Amino acid sequence: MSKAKGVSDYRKPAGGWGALRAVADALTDQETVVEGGRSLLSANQPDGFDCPGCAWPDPKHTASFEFCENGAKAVAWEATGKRATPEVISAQTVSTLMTWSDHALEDLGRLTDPLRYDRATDTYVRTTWDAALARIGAVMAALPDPDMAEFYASGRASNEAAFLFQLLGRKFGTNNFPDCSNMCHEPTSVGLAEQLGIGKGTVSLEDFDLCDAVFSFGHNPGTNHPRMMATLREVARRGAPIVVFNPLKERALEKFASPQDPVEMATLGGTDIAHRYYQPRIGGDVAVVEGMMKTLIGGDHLDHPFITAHTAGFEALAAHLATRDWPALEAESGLTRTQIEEAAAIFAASKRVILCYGMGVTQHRSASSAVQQLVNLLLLGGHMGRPGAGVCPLRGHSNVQGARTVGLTEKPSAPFLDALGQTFGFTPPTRHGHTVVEAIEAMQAGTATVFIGLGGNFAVAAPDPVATFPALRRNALTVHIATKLNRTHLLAGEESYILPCLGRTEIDLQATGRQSITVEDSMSMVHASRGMNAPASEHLRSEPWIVAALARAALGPDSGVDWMGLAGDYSRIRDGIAATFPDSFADFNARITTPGGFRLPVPSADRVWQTASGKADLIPFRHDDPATPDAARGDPDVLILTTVRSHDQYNTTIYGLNDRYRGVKGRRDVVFAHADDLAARGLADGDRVDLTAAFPEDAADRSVRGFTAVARDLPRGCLAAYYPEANPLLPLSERDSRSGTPAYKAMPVRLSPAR
Ligand SMILES: Nc1nc2c(c(=O)[nH]1)N[C@H]1C(S)=C(S)[C@@H](COP(=O)(O)OP(=O)(O)OC[C@H]3O[C@@H](n4cnc5c(=O)[nH]c(N)nc54)[C@H](O)[C@@H]3O)O[C@H]1N2
Ligand SMILES: Nc1nc2c(c(=O)[nH]1)N[C@H]1C(S)=C(S)[C@@H](COP(=O)(O)OP(=O)(O)OC[C@H]3O[C@@H](n4cnc5c(=O)[nH]c(N)nc54)[C@H](O)[C@@H]3O)O[C@H]1N2
Ligand SMILES: [Mo]
Repeated sequence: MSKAKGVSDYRKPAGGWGALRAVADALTDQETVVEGGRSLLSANQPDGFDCPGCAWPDPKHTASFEFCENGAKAVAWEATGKRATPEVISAQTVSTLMTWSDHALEDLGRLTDPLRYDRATDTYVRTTWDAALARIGAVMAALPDPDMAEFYASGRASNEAAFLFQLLGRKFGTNNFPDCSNMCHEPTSVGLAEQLGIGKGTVSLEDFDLCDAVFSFGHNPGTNHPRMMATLREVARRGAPIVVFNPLKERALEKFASPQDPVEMATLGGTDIAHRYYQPRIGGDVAVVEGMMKTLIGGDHLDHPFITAHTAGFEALAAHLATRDWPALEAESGLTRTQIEEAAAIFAASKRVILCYGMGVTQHRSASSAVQQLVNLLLLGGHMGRPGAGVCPLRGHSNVQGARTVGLTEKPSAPFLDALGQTFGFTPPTRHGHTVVEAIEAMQAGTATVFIGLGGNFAVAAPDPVATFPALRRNALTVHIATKLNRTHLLAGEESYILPCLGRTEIDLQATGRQSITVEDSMSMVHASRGMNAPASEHLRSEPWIVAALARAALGPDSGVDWMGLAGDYSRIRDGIAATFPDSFADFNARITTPGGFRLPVPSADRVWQTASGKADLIPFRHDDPATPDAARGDPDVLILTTVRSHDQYNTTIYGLNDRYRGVKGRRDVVFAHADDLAARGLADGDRVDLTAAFPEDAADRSVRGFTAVARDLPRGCLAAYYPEANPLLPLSERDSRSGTPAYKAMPVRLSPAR
């Protein structure tokens, strides 16, 4: 039992009655009991809207209501009865609002009107759409160089909104599309694309019915992909081993009770999920997988016909693994040779393996290379392009994958740009644009002065607020298309606007009638989504309408694109997508009428390798680019901190202060540590502590103060705290060299008694 206030041990299975109770509480708290309850029944239904929670697919979009506590919270949060009217917002200065918590800002409720920042009074005040669009258009049109604008997008935007947004940016003349992928699964897009020819997962939901084993690295589905728990529970119940690698003991991966199982609910029982639960060190995954591959090669547990026919680079990989000695692998991974060999034996005994991974793998300094090691492991066993096997990256936002598919990327390919130019009759810019961190650096340097955000909470999600906040404030113009007020909006530039938009749960009525949008899930399934709630305010506009109106305002009436025609009829936007991507989206409008939608082609899932070698490439890890910061190696005083999401948050949206499955109630200011690491510093469970960054090449003083230490079962040398509270510790420079993704999951820090 912890001495920290509000902290206890959670011993029940995850799920169960606690999850049902939490849904009721979320609906009551957001004053959405009636409407929200009705909304929930439409989530992920054939005629309903796509859940704005995670990107996990739905079982064939059948009519069974798939229960999901955190999906319910996401819906309740959007369908809330609370309203952030101009009167409510302008009653506080922006400086005062800056002192509010992230929770308090969004809990004001839905934005209702366009807002303009008034510098004289330091408040956001009501404006009209016409006035806002005219002024934004004028500032954009006057920009001397289109590359001085940054077009940020979060992953909730529909395919239609994302496609129009990239068209706006490219017609404007830039590829500056930093997006939330740059903080998330970019190492997947980079690593898998190089290795397999496409940066997407290869499995579909049906593969989970056929697999013999699931290997899970660095994701927490009980909280972040709750509908995946139903799938994992089925896998476990039919006796296929689930092997987990996670420095933290995540309760849902140990034991889960399905709220839909009357027996588990009545008996308070549950299903054991993990067959083996290994706790490697933070950043130890590469060494784990190298050790497993070394074991497989040593025991000749390889799929030789597959390796010969389908892969390139086996000799180089084997030679590299031969140089990796066990003492080093044990030290780096934090697991024993016996444990790694045991995991390798389970892998070798399985004919069809699915490997899942999340942010625990992608948010490291060498994440793109780390992702490639996971794929190497699968390739050695031939677990790619066969039923019941493959790689399953757990995507983040509900349409983050789709936005990328329809061209919202800062590194567009030449064929895509040609096709886009052909479709819309212009020559798109070819120079690659900025990632999130590069965009921050450009705003810092003053080489970018306009920021347009399609959703998200850019500055809070990014690393290093001490650098990022002033960078946003330096802008000549910031524009935020949003549903709720957040801190990024408060970082006003010379001029700033907040443009309120419809959410996914709401009816979207345009010139030609009620519209559907489309999204792509983690498994490349594209389907339609249609809101059914009345809009939160009569002044809201849809994201596609707002993007089109911005384009018309900035590019003038003779831009060659009928922007408002597109916004008036989304099927015309889909025609544009189909014309630009005929291989993936031919007959787009017809195909989304099928319930459940359609699957986009994933050539690697059919063993078609669109790589330079024409094969799936086995690529050794680059050890010049270490996963775990060196600092931890030499300096016994330095610990490695990872950051995690609580059960009551959606990224920077903080629904509440509880983290039920980690036994934390009413607070987020905790840091989990091994009791012996605390003792070694003269500290104990429940003590107040400060955390100070210890990056070897970074002289800046980065600290977060007044946290409470909580002793937990995690490896020596490892710490965990919540995102975004720990983000001040991370400099912008700490990122995966190949994808630019910040190393949010491995910050070297010192722990000391609170000052
Ligand atoms: N309810 C809810 N759903 C969400 C989100 C949300 O915030 N709330 N966010 C959405 C988004 S954008 C995303 S990207 C996904 C995120 O989904 P996850 O990837 O599950 O997100 P995290 O909470 O960052 O959890 C990472 C897990 O990795 C573990 N971990 C940390 N460091 C390491 C390491 O070095 N190695 C290994 N093996 N494990 C490690 C942590 O203990 C934790 O269990 O979820 C999406 N869905
Ligand atoms: N330390 C640390 N930092 C991290 C991470 C981590 O694991 N650790 N994870 C990273 C990851 S994976 C991600 S994806 C990023 C998330 O980065 P973002 O995607 O930028 O952040 P969110 O918190 O999801 O954005 C929330 C805001 O989106 C707006 N919003 C919500 N719904 C809608 C909608 O339908 N339309 C529009 N236009 N706006 C809407 C609301 O105004 C809300 O305040 O954070 C990253 N930062
Ligand atoms: Mo994400």
